[in-house]
Amino acid sequence: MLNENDYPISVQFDFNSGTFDPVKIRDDRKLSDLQMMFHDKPRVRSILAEADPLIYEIWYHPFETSKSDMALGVTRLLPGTVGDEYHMTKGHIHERDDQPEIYFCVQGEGYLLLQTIDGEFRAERWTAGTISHIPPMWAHRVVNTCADMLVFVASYHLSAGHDYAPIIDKGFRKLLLEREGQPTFVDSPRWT
Ligand code: PAN
Ligand code: ZN
Repeated sequence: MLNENDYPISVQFDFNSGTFDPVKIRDDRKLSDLQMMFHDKPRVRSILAEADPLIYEIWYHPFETSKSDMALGVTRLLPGTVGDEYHMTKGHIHERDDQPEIYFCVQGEGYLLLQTIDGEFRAERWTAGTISHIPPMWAHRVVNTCADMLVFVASYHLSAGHDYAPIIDKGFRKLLLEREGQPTFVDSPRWT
């Protein structure tokens, strides 16, 4: 016997707005949620003294059946910098060590940063249409280096879990900073 959640379901993605419908849950991440992530702490404090700007929105749709827990997430990462560091997602590693993820960049340009717990680092250049596989045990963060919204679709299992602690502790090996108008990788002082 199938129960109600075991039937196929579709949502409609709108390429103009970068959203889909119907959406179940929306989460906003503001600068105050990411203040530990940006390297220029005086700049973070001075922005927060005036306002708490939105950095990205996440739109989720869980597809939980009686035997699976696949989820869809669409992240809309606003353009901009905090000091000289581009807007980025917080970044996390999955709690379960057997859980990969697919990211599909549908709009904008930037980088997917990946890192293992031992500090092995990769940066995947993203343009609209890039699809990346994130293997298990690689922390992942997306950085928007363009002047427009960067939108990407994520597909993962809810039971993967999200661990933000390693990123809060040490961050990624490289910072992506704007230097003379160009995205430039710089060694993170927290790793040297
Ligand atoms: C994504 C991310 C989403 C937001 O759905 O959760 O892009 O990034 P942070 O979780 O790092 O704030 C995902 O990777 N899920 O596993
Ligand atoms: Zn993830």
